[in-house]
Amino acid sequence: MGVLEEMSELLQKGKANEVKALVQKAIDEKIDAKRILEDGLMSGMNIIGEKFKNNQVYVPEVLIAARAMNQGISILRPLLVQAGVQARGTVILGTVKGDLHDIGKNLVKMMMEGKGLEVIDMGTNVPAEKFIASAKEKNAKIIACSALLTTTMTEMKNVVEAAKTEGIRDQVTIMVGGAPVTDSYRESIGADIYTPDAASAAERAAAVFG
Ligand code: B1M
Repeated sequence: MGVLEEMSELLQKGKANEVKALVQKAIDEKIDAKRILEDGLMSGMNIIGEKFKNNQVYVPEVLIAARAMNQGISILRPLLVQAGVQARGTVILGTVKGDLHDIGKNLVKMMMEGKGLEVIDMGTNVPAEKFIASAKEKNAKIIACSALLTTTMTEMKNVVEAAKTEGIRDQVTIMVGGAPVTDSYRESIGADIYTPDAASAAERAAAVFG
């Protein structure tokens, strides 16, 4: 088995130390940083994302795989910067105002990063104006909002309205998700994309950047 294939498999098992060591081994073998990222780390994370979507693995497995991915990336990052590998695009992500649930949001973040996107994580309890200010500041193409409470999902409408007021509605794709959110809710508030899980959120976000 090649070093990248082994890296992908160990990442899926969440073996952070081994993944880290294999990234170093691949660097020592002069494998291109972009290939290590795409064919080793992202390849493993994509498989986990697919399995998560199909209920073949669950939250803990995704979290440990993501931890392994982050460890691998930490070694690779300086080389990627040197090689000028650009993030495919920037996403502003947060859990909406009044809502402190962040486990699902963190999964969305990991999956999006696994697709090579830069994710600005605004944390929890994020008011609409903050999403918009950050999108403007970072020139982000996507605003992604998570909500777990029926009482807080209404803040997503405020995000859409604030984007209009601030004149950036046609420049940003607004994604929504979280347990109480549905596609018909998305439609009713005028947001662009609803996805039921983190893996499909990452897929749809990556597709926005082509
Ligand atoms: Co809370 N809580 N909670 N809670 N909590 C729920 C959500 C609840 C359903 C429990 C229940 O009553 N059965 C209920 C909501 C009822 C409702 O409104 N319909 C509830 C409540 C009522 C509350 C409090 C009000 C309780 C109280 O204080 N009386 C309170 C509110 C605090 C606040 O936010 N202001 C509260 C507090 C908490 C804790 C702090 C204790 C803790 C959160 C810890 C944390 O997140 N750091 C907590 C937890 C853990 C839960 C449950 C048990 C689990 C949520 C979770 O993390 N699931 C939850 C009950 C349940 O779901 N069984 C519950 C795992 C996670 C991976 O799933 O976040 O849905 P989820 O993410 C999914 C998808 O939704 C999707 O991707 C993920 C899977 O791939 N997704 C997106 C999420 N965001 C997305 C964004 C996208 C796309 C997909 O695009 C942008």
